[in-house]
Amino acid sequence: MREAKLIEKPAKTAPEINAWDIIKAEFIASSGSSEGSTLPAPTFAEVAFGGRSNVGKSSMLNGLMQRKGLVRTSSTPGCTRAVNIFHAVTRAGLELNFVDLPGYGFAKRSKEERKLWGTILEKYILERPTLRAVVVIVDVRRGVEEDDLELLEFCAQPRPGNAPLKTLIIATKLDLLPKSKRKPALAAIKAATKRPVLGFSAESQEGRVDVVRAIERAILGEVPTETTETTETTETTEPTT
Ligand SMILES: Nc1nc2c(ncn2[C@@H]2O[C@H](COP(=O)(O)OP(=O)(O)OP(=O)(O)O)[C@@H](O)[C@H]2O)c(=O)[nH]1
Ligand SMILES: [Mg+2]
Repeated sequence: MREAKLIEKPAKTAPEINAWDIIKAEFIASSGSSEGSTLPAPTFAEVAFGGRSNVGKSSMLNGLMQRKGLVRTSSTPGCTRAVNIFHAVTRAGLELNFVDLPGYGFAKRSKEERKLWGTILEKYILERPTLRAVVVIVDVRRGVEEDDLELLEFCAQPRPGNAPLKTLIIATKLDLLPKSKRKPALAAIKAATKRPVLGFSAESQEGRVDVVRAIERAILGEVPTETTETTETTETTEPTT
């Protein structure tokens, strides 16, 4: 009798996690300063990723969309110089756009250029009808800085003719902080922003499922539920308006 055959092997990943896999991800448009570069028609709900230059926005997008080189990343600040839109579909069938925003706080840019990017960013945030949520990314080692608080404040203002925005704060590069220092660092960011904070690492993918879940809740406007797999370093988040 070959009993071993009757024993089913456990699935490698829980079905719940599979639901958050991205089955399709593609670049769809880029809108920068050049003439004639316009955003695509507002069709799918969008979530935009903002933060200081070099904080890891583009890497986070690759991580969340489970694609290694889809979004261009660089160790040199100032890599993303336009509003870049990516379309993604989850295994559960949710279709959404991930939007990579140019970073702020990059001193090497000329004053004119910084002003132009500021205008592009502000226009996108205030006027994009399908924009539902803005993820403000901070480096877990540096914490929240003045520019980040300004972006949060900017997102909280009324958007004439458009729905108010949800904001999520994600502390990235978790892998670069020793485990013992992660909780206090996340708590400090939470205290500075008075909002829930999630931890993430593009390197290890830690926190990915919680982040994607929080994004879905922000987009669908559902009442947040407790996360089931809150790790030692991530916390339950409630998207705030
Ligand atoms: N160890 C580690 N490195 C990371 C992580 N996320 C990003 N990086 C590194 O940080 C650098 C900047 O990453 P990007 O994703 O290009 O940063 P960005 O915020 O898009 O930068 P700009 O487009 O210039 O504003 C790269 O060298 C990445 O490899 C992370 O979670 N862990
Ligand atoms: Mg970038």
